[in-house]
Order: sequence, then C-alpha cells, then structure tokens
Amino acid sequence: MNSRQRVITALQHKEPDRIPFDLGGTVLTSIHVNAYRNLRRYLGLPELENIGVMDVFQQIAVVDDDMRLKLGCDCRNVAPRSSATFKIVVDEDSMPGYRFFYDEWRIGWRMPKDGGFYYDMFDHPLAGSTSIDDIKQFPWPDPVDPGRFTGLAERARYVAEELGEPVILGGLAAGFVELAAWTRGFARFYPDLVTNLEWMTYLMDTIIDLKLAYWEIALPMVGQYADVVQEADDLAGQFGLLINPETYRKHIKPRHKKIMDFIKARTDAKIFFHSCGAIREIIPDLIEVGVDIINPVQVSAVGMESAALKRDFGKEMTFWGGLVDTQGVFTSGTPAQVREDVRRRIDDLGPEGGFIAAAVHNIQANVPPENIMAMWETLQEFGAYGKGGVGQRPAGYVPAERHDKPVVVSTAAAVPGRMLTPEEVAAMGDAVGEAYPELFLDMQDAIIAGQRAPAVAAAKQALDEGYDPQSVISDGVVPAMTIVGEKFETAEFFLPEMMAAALAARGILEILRPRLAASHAEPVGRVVIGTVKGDLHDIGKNLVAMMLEGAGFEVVDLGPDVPADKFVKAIREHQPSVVGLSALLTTTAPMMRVIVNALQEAGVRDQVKVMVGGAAVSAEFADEIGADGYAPDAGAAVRKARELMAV
Ligand code: B1M
Repeated sequence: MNSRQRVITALQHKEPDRIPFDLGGTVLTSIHVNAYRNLRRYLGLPELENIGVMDVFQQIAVVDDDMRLKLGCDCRNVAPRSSATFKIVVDEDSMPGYRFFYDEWRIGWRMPKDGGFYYDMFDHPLAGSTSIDDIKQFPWPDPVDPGRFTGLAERARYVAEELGEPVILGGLAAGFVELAAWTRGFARFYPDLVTNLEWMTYLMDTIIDLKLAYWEIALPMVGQYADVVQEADDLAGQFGLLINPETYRKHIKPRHKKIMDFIKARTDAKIFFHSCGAIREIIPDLIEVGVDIINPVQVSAVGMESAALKRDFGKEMTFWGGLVDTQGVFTSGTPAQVREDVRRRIDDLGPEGGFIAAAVHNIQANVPPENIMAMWETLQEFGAYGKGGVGQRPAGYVPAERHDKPVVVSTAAAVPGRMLTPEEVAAMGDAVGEAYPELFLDMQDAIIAGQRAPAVAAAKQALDEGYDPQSVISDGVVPAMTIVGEKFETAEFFLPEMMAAALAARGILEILRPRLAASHAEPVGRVVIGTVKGDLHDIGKNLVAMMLEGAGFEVVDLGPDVPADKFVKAIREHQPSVVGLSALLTTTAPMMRVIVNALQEAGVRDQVKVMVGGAAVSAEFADEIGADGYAPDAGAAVRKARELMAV
C-alpha cells in the first residue's frame, strides 16, 4: 500500500495497513523551523545551510525528503505559486527592531529581529474604511493570475503517479472569515458583525468571489489527481466559538456552503477544513455544508475530547490532527507522558479509519525533539491496523492516563439576561437601594446592545442633566459591562457582541476622561496590561482591558509583544496596583516567568500585584511562576483585579 492508497482508504473511513502520518503535508500540519533544525540534529541528519520555509508567516519548514523518508510521511502539499506580478519583499531596515513586509492583500506583517518566532499582522488595509466603495475600489489580488498555476497540473500528476502520494491541494489564501478579519483588523471585525453587518458581508462576499475564481481554474487543472482540497476559517477559541452559533448559521454557514458546493461540483476530492479551537457545537453544521475532514482537532479545547468526537462524528468526519495535546504534554511533558497521550489518541481516533495522524497544528518552536520522536515512535508501535493493532488491545490493557490540560470553565451563576425595570427594582424595596433613572437604563441597554451612538448620547444627556462623570461610570457603564461579562461567561454573548459593547462603553469613557481628570476623580485602581513578548494574540487582552475600564479601572495598555523592560518602565512611570500579563502560546507563556523575575530584579515587584491569563496559562502555572493571581476570562479578570486590590 503506498501513501496515496493509505490516505484515500482512511478518508473512506476504512482501515488501511496503518494510520497515515502527516508532517509537512499542509501549512497547518508542519513544523516550525527552530524545532525542525533541532529534530534534524537529534536524528543525525545533515545540517542544512538554509532550511526551506513553506510558509513565511508562520516560519514553518519544508520537510525535506531525507526526513520524509526517515519518518514515513504520507502527505504532500501541492500549492499554487505566488502570482507573477507580486513578490514578498522583506524590509530589514525601516522599522526599528523588526523585519516586515506587505502581502498581496496589502496586510502588513512583521517579526521581531530579536527572538521572534513568527511574522504577525500589524497593518490592516481596510481598518479605516467606512464605505462599500472602499471595498469595490480596493486593489484585490488577481486570483487567476497565470503565475499561480504554472506547473500545478504537472506537480499534481508527479506526486500522485510517480511518488504515489496523495495530492493535498492548497487554496488561494486563508478562509474568507479570516481574510475579512485580517484585512479589517480583529478589533473592528468582530463588532462589525453586530453593528456594521452590511459592509462586513459585502467584504466577505468579495473575498469569496476571489476564492471561487481560483477554484474554478485550479480544480479542473488538477483534475482526478486532487485527493484533498483545503479550506479554512478560525471560528473558535479555547472555551467555545468566537461568534454566536446563530450568527454563524445565519451569516457564515450559507457562505461556507456556497464555497463547498462550488468545490464539490468540480471535484471528487475530500474537503479539508481547518478551524482551531472548540468547534464541537458546529461540527454538525460543517458536515451539513459538505466538509469531510476537520483539522487541527484541538483536543485540549472545551468539548474536543477525542473519544467523544469520534463517537459522535466519526462516521462522517475524518479527523486530521489531534495526535497529541500540543498545549500541554507535547511542549511541557516528558516523552513518557507524550507516549501515553499519543497512545490514547490512537485508541480514540484510529478505529475504522477516518484518522490522519498529525500533531494539533504546526509543531511549535519549543517542542523538544525527544517529544516529537516519542510521538512518532508511539505511532509506529501502536498505529498499525489488524491483529493487536489500533483499537484491538490485548486482554488486561489499561488505557493511558489522561494528561489533558485542566480547563477552568466559569461557574458564574446565570443572570436574568436583561436589566430589571424600574418597577421591578422598586418592588424589591430596600434590598437593592435606589432604582436607576430611566436615562441610565437606556444607557445600559445601549451599551449591552453594542450601540455606541445612543450610549454616548445618553451619557452626554446625563452630564447635561447634572449627573457627575463618576455616576455615569458607576450607574451606567459598570452595571452594563457587568451584565455583558456575565453573558459572555454564560455563552449568551460571543466575541462580536462583547467587543461591540466594550466599544460602546469606551465611547462613553472617552467623553468622560477629560471631565474626570478635571474633577481629579480617582479611578478604582490602575492596571498596566500587555500581551507578553513574542505573542501577538491581543483579542483576549483587549477584552480584559475594556472590561477593566468598564469597571472603573484606569488601564495602561502596552499592547501585544511586550518585553520585560517595558513592563518595568511602565510600572515606574504609572505606579499601577496591578500588572496584567496575557499569553496564548505555549512558546510565550514562559516569558511571564521572565517578566516576574525582571520585576523582582528591578525592585518593583513588591509595588504591584501580578495577574496572568490567556489560553496558554492556568492557576497552577500562575503559582509556579510567582504571580499573584490568574483569571480564565475577562469577567473573572475584573473580579480578580478587585480582589488583588483589596488584599
Ligand atoms: Co493563534 N494560536 N497563532 N492566532 N489562535 C492559538 C492560540 C492556538 C491555540 C491555535 C491551535 O493550536 N489550534 C495556537 C497555539 C498553540 C500552542 O501554543 N501550542 C496558535 C498558533 C500556533 C498561532 C500561530 C503560531 C500560527 C497560526 O497562525 N495559527 C500564530 C502566532 C502569532 C503570534 O502570536 N506571534 C498565530 C496567529 C493568530 C492570528 C494572528 C491569526 C489570530 C490572533 C489575532 C489577534 O489576537 N490579534 C489567532 C487566533 C485568533 C487564535 C485562536 C483561534 C483564537 C484566540 C482568540 O482570540 N480567542 C487560538 C485558538 C484557541 O484559543 N484555542 C489560537 C478569543 C479570546 C477572547 O480568547 O485570547 O483566550 P483568549 O482570551 C480570553 C481568556 O484567555 C482570558 O480572557 C479573555 C477573554 O475572555 N485572558 C485573560 C486573556 N488574557 C488575559 C489576561 C488576564 C486575564 C484573563 O489578566 C492579565
């Protein structure tokens, strides 16, 4: 059985000779250049002067043939080339501390020269756009530029016929939701789904047209050789979907269906769909629109337990990924723990085919080669089908111990979901004190609904009527944002609703700020916050900052990618009570320890409480690095900051 037959059999939900293994078959199942270099050394493969880069943005390696042979990699990527008219030019000089470039979508990407692992977005071309004309006039890339298709058909034939490997056909670019978020910027994209929907859907449809134009040429060109076709869209975070499932079903799913139908009408290839995070809730929707394969199967996210996924969706969905918990044992465990985890995933996902083994997402820069080989060796040992193989354990077999990263889910009580009416408040008598005036209830409702203009208008009216700025905060913004936080924690609100509300609250705070300064009103406390060096994930950190502001804290936001010395400087300059550190990556969480130590060395540690949060950290980790507190989400962060202030 060659690799192509092995993969095709698994995709048909049948058992091949062994579970197919993917390293380097897609830009989402490969390995960071640093980890690749270490692995080559560890395996005694020749040092390469230049490691080929398969994807500049993520800095992932081309897996060379000697490595492919050694590890028996079954999958190979056949991707379009870049257009004939566009070439990435990296500028090493114009931005202090960074090297950067613009891609053909006019998105700016940069990487710190010192210690950077990836290129990250810093400039979003449609961030300032207000009209649909901007979208119409935007210089979009040409999806059918002949340069993209040069040699594509021949490469596909060669891979399938000469190499006997499956053809995994790459798309034009990322998914339409992702590209909309990247061209608009995350900070605008999510609220736009609530408050600027017409503009946003126009943008999404424009991007879809480009994608379809590409598939229109690529699919017939590759023809019968295409085994798998890739699409993507990051729809979830650690704890659940990033957008409300109803919003997904109303505005995103029909568009996904349009793309999948278009592809299915032109090829028999299976559709591979990448979405990070906790997507369980919409897996039935993905099946319905025609997705055959999901990746990366983020087994440590909520609801993504591997055995349950297989039980519930294994007949229709192939799992491509999920071989090892990359947010836990793969990076920080021992090889023995990796073995146990991998063996368990083989048992969970392997039976009856429908499983292509790959780490969850690209192997990150700091994964030790010993752990990579422990993953691979375990797959060799237990990944064969047939007698004594996958799912056929000898009598007395004890399933591997579970090493899932502990996930803290909020236990906050459910809230009524709306403000009490003045009558209801009055009926409660002394129990709740005075009822909010009608105007404040309107202000709260507007904030909760993410309507910035009416929220700000109500705040202005309150000031005109003689209310002081402090009471606009304490009786308007704070109660509204408390409800918003609770709705987010109880999964009634998702990122778009939460960010729209936070922007409305921010609008009010902007008009209050000069008045508060003039009246010398004291904030509840001051927080310096930032995402740690090397980490560009700032959506969660921004939410935490907005919620803290909404709760009356003064927030000094240092942004993403913040080194230790910048935190020290900010503490000296702003004298905060709390310093907040956020990290989403297992490669950057250790930076928190560096920062805590740096505060100690600089003699400012005793002046502040350190609060940490983000998907890469936990309460145990906070204890371990000597932080004072951990919060799992934005609402909890406000409570924790208050608690730390009170101590
Ligand atoms: Co990236 N990414 N990403 N990503 N990304 C993750 C984190 C990942 C888990 C996906 C996966 O494996 N399937 C993975 C990390 C794996 C690991 O560490 N082992 C990953 C990776 C690998 C990467 C890249 C390397 C490659 C890639 O492109 N995927 C690259 C690295 C970039 C870099 O940082 N240098 C990268 C890039 C990106 C985008 C730029 C595309 C985008 C970020 C955009 C941005 O933030 N401006 C992105 C996204 C969106 C994600 C996922 C899908 C979602 C993250 C998110 O925004 N969640 C994520 C999957 C996941 O989380 N499972 C993933 C929503 C947000 C509201 O939640 O940030 O957790 P969160 O914040 C919460 C809480 O954590 C908490 O409160 C917030 C609100 O409730 N919290 C705090 C956060 N900070 C806090 C601080 C506190 C207290 C609470 O006190 C101070």
